[in-house]
Amino acid sequence: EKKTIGVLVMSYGTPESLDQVEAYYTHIRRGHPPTPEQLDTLQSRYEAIVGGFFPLRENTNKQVAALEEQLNSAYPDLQFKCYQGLKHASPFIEDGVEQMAKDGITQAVGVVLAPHYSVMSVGGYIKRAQEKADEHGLKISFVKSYHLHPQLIEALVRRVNTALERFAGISREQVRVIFTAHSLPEKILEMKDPYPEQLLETSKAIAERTGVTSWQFGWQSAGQTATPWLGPDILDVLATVKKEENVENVLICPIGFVSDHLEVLYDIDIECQSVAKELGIRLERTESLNTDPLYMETLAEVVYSQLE
Ligand code: FEC
Repeated sequence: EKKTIGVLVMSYGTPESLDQVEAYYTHIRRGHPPTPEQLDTLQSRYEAIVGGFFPLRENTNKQVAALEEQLNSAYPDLQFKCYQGLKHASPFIEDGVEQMAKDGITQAVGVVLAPHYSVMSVGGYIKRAQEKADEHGLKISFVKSYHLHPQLIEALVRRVNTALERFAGISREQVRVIFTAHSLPEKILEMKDPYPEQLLETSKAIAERTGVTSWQFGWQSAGQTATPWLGPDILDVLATVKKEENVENVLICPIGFVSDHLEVLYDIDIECQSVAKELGIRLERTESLNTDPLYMETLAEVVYSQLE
């Protein structure tokens, strides 16, 4: 009889239909409902993205299924069962933990579908899962980050190389590679949060392995709040590189995200793309990891290493 290990796979979550956007947005805003204008803006962004409505849900489902398969084939002495726990939608993080307890799981590992640690992102997921696990007396440990895992870097390196080939006839030095991740409020800097440093480490590792020398980092998708967010914002970066260096070719590599969803399909593919067009920049984006086997190997290894 194999021992069963529960794996809580945590991800951001997305609404299932347009009429759920308000509840979702309210949850993101910690219980404060959006104004009608804010709601309208967000709904129209969902309506605008290609790949169908709310692709994050299906992508997360596929990632979780693929991870379970990978774990069970790589480590056949154990039985792994994956549970989803979403930050802002159902099944919530707490639901996933509760389900594990109901199923009689006694040992679990939690992992977030985001490679870089911030107390405000991954730290928040972990806190909620730990609290619920404590209520149920469930033993759980967490993967905090995996931003330099060799298989993850390899997957990203391949994506950058493939995307650079799309700039036919243009030398690598003429393409500016911009690595991006979700911005966070600047106050994380005072907390000595590892997030910015980890993102730079991932960027440097990819640049080294691809031989890309013309690269920089930019923040994307900052929230509309009164407090300052980490910058420079990607939209400003595009304008600056054009104006100051006459860069005409840009490749965006969103290393902070692992799936096709609103922040990639809208914020980059629609918003950045339209700014780039206005500036006369040719903009390409690397493909998302989604269920890339190298990403699944990364996740399986970091989960397993929590058991040793
Ligand atoms: O496709 C989808 O339906 C969901 C896409 C989505 C992902 C995502 C990832 C991250 N977020 C992070 C931080 C923040 C902070 C706020 C914030 C707000 C939003 C809003 C939407 C949204 N986020 Fe998100 N995020 C996604 C979607 N995010 C929609 C609300 C509208 C807006 O502000 O644009 C600000 C909260 C506040 O107001 O207090 C902070 C971070 C990540 C990457 C790590 C992770 O995946 O957890 C960090 C995907």
